[in-house]
Amino acid sequence: MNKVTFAIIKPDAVKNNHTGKIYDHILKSGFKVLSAKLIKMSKNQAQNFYLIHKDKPFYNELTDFMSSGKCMVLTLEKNNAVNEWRETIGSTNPNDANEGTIRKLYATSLGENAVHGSDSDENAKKEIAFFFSESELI
Ligand code: IDP
Ligand code: MG
Repeated sequence: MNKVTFAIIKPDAVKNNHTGKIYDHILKSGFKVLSAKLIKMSKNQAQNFYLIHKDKPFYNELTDFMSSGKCMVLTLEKNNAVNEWRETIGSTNPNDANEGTIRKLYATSLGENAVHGSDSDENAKKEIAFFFSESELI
């Protein structure tokens, strides 16, 4: 299943009113939106979503931030979706991100970096299932 990936428009971007611009950037980059919804994660949900980072020094800061406000979760479709989306968002640290990438345009810092993207097909599948039921994936 290399045609789908999972994305989040993170709380900083939603708060700063960048949701519409990022959604438009997604479509203009050739992705089809299979599902999207605005949610507010609980701390517990953020901790479970980012379980792979539980031993990192920034785990608490990250899960506080991700549960601090509304975000938009999305399932995106495109050939080679995982890599294409990582290219579209740019490096984790916006200072290192290429010009024109979403993080370069809209991220505020390394922690509050506007968007999430899955890092593999396997994780994309898990992350989509974490937030969406089958009936939401049209
Ligand atoms: P990614 O989102 O580009 O895949 P990861 O290394 O998987 O980057 O880290 C997950 C998220 O954790 C990042 O997007 C960012 O929000 C946050 N993060 C990563 N490194 C740091 C850090 O050193 N300090 C604070 N937050 C961090
Ligand atoms: Mg990652």
